[in-house]
Amino acid sequence: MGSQASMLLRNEELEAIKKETGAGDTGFSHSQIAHLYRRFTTLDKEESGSLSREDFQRIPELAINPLGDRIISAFFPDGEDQVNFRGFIRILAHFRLIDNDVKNKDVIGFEPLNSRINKLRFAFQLYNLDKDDKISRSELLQVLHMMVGVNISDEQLGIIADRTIQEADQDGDGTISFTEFVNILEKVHIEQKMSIQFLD
Ligand SMILES: [Ca+2]
Ligand SMILES: [Ca+2]
Repeated sequence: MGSQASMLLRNEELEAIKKETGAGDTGFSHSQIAHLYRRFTTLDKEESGSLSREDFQRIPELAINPLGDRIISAFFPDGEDQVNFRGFIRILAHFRLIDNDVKNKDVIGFEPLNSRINKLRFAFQLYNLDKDDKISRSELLQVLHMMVGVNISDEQLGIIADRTIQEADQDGDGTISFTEFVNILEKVHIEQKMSIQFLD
């Protein structure tokens, strides 16, 4: 391991990754994939071919991100504790900046992972810990707490959470559904919000 051979990705795999992560020009380029592969192998201290949570915690951008733990969790679906390169790059695709959404549509209707709707879905899941398709008040509170830290009292956070739900909650069930989430973020530049400098 660690030899030149382990740096090489099979061609079919490279093509599959490109296809999966974005159509045409918007997908990862060969050199970006190679760059991310080097990043992956650098993080993979034990050279096991997969990354653990501890490996991710060494990424400075994640270490200082208040939602870092949540983002790291997104790399480990279904309670797994290791992620291979394919899984790694699938998640990173959500964070890629895209120039415009129109260019991003594939002629055959394939929806790349870095499309706006997929980014929104990803962001939604950062809140929706129990995966029941809605963000409850307590789930929102947990995220607010992580984001603002200790400077705001629980009572004030509660008020912010209530206000946010009030604004977003169109069907009046006291929670935020994915559709409601999309609607309130309509005017927010999600690409900007979700960009994390993994690629530098
Ligand atoms: Ca929920
Ligand atoms: Ca609702």
